[in-house]
Amino acid sequence: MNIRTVAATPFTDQKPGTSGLRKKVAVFRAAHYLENFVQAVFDTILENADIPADATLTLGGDGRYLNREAIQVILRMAAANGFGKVLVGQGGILSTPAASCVIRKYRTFGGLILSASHNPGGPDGDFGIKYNTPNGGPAPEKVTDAIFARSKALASYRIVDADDIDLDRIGTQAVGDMAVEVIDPVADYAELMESLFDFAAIRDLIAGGFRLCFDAMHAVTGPYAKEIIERRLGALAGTVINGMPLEDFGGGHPDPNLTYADQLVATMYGKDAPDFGAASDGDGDRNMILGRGFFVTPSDSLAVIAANARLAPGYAKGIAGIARSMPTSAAADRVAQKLGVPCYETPTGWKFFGNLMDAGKVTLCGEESFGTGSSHVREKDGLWAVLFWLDILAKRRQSVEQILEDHWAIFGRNVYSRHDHEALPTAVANGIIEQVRAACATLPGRAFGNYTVKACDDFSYTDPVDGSVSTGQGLRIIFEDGSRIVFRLSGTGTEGATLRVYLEAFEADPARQRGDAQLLLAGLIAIADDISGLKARSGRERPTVIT
Ligand code: VG1
Ligand code: CO
Repeated sequence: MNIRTVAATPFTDQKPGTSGLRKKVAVFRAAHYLENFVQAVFDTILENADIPADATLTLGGDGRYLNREAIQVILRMAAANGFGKVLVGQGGILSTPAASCVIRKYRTFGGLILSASHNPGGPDGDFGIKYNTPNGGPAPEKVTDAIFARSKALASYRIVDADDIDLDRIGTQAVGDMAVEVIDPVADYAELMESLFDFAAIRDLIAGGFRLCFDAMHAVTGPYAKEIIERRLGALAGTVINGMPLEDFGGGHPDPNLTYADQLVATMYGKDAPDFGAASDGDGDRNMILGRGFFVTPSDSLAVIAANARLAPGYAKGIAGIARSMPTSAAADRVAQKLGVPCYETPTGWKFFGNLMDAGKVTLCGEESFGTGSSHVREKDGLWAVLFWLDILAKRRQSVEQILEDHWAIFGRNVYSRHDHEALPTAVANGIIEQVRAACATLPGRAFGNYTVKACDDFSYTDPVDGSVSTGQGLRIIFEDGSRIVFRLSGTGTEGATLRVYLEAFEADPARQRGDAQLLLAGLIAIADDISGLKARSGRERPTVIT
């Protein structure tokens, strides 16, 4: 095996964000850029643990532009760095939850996932890479910090001279002395889903005329959804729309929300809408759930899944606990309380759930950003959430809307919305955050109409398992009645800065629960602007995306 050591100047901008390193494709294309980051990952994991000579790595991505090329480079580097074997999804494809499943099932030495999730792809779009640890989850902060430090100090990287492998051929090939096994990207994941949910009951529901539509948004879940929903659950061909993964996602923005999943939204709010609609994102870890003319907020979806978990065979024994990210609504907290299980509040990003799941403290996790999942893997899981809903619908035989109305009648409704202000000049976004931060100390006790501020802080989190502390996780203004406004800067964007404003109001009165969230939240929306000076500072009248 001919290992070359290539001298290169290190990069200083490879700090992983909320979910790995994400940059424009053009940035990743710069000479040695990808190699520098991959070597920093390998050095970090080789330093912190003994890699057995036969260590296996899992590798795959969401199929976006640069995916195949990057995989060939990473394979050559893995061989040069002493891995014995790499499991790679056919065509270079592995959805993020499927990669987590493969890492856990075959006990590989973690994996590299190539994705920029819901960010657009193509030559002018984004690319991304992240390392997942052997538990199948995104590397925790202490590991990503070490990777960043290493990336700034590298003088060289190692790579072997070898031909490209055939990524489309299932079976074992070689790169240098290392084995590369191209695996079916869907099989292991589909088997895991079948072990958790009552496929017979869902098949029965569908055979009885229940209609559904799944929008894969030309991203990675197409093949997974076709195999599971159409082939195994018997939905009509064509139930999965935009099911062919494309390198540029068909020019779209593979983000399953009311703005970007517009084709699905038109179907679900149109004449003769199906009973159930769902979509997932670029790498398959997000989900949006819709009923006929009805949107389920991700925060509510987590709460409904928690309240009905025992209906699914994989959760029939009940759940150990729930964790939600701080900006996610407290709807799940109410369910946890009723079930008598703990509810944890973590910073944004799935990596904060890993320790809680590994320690058996929680079973279900969720984020307001269309992320729901459980300890079956260590990533959020779009299709899993869809199957959970289908299992619940198969057992309850109610509409999605009825299920939510019943839920609100029992628990009250945490009316919720997130307003995103995308691609703001960085200075403007920072200015808005600083204005809120400056006001924070003076807010408690102040009244804004019906709302009186109870507390204001910058969220920080101490991990209950390993004691690590994460600070600066978002400014939150909490009102006497439990309503909240949270201001936070995105850690996944690649253009300017994205400011997120999260709004939550509690409504206990069933007579008022059915209203439109934006109307019910109008008071809080005005207060958010009042405190932050958002409109004046940004010069924008409205958010770019409302969910
Ligand atoms: C966003 C979401 C966050 C999520 C992250 C990764 O991060 O708000 O909840 O964990 O994306 O999701 P940010 O920092 O832009 O708010 V994904 O689907 O990109 O892996
Ligand atoms: Co994603």
